[in-house]
Amino acid sequence: MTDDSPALNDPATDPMEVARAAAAVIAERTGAPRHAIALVLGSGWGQAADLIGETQAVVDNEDVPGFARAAVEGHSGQMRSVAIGDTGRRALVFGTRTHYYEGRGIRAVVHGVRTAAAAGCGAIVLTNGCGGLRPEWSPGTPVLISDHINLTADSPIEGANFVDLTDLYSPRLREVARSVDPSLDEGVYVQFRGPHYETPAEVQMAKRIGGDLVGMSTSLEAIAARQAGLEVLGISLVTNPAAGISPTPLDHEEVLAAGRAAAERCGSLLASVVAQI
Ligand code: 8IG
Repeated sequence: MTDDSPALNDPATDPMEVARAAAAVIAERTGAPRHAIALVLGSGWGQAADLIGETQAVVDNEDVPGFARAAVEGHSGQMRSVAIGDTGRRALVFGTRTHYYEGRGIRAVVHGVRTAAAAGCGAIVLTNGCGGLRPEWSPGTPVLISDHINLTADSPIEGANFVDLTDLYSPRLREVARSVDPSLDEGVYVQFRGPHYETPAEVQMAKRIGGDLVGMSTSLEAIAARQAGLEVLGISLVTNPAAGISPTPLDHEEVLAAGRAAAERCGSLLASVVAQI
């Protein structure tokens, strides 16, 4: 966070106001008064941005009110303004996210989403790396998020704001993604707090309550996005079978490797989807 930005977690601070301040800095630094679509690149999705279009500007997170440096290895602590083909429209690409488990507060977790809305975006693509509960999803398989189960017991929404979450993950945008890649499966994403991975018993619980994917992000961001009026597309990259689904233990290096291997498929999927949103 920049020194002169109001502390995001101060109860007297309006997080929407920090988002507007962030959007103003982004507009100034990128030369784009508005962005059309935002993307958040999770584990394994880092290389995908290059395929979306030509980068027009790169801004360090530290220079934007309310943002901090990347805390996860393999994530980039920068945001980029990328041209969407020759449409004259821009995509705002966040190279990293703040995770709930970092303990920086839930406002920090959803600050990118709110900033995207303040920057003019009408849609956001939330990507992540996650564990898969279906054995047929080998590492490197992208899966559309059809719905989520939020096991953080927290909400980014403050006050008595009863936001409807029916069809949170836009059926229209999922249809766009499937028109690009008809082989895409979809599943229910279960957000755990992390940062530890699940026990095999917790993975079985996730399965019995209707989950297909387990991870540590996305759900809280999707809720904030709906509150901000954004259309949401969620795409998970299954980078590993969830604990107990495969006999070998989980390893972050395996996660990064699956991402590198799937980069081209994921990148071209994102590029085509962004062009059609
Ligand atoms: I990458 O198996 C990645 N992120 N909770 N479980 C959870 N998060 C993850 C996993 C996983 N893999």
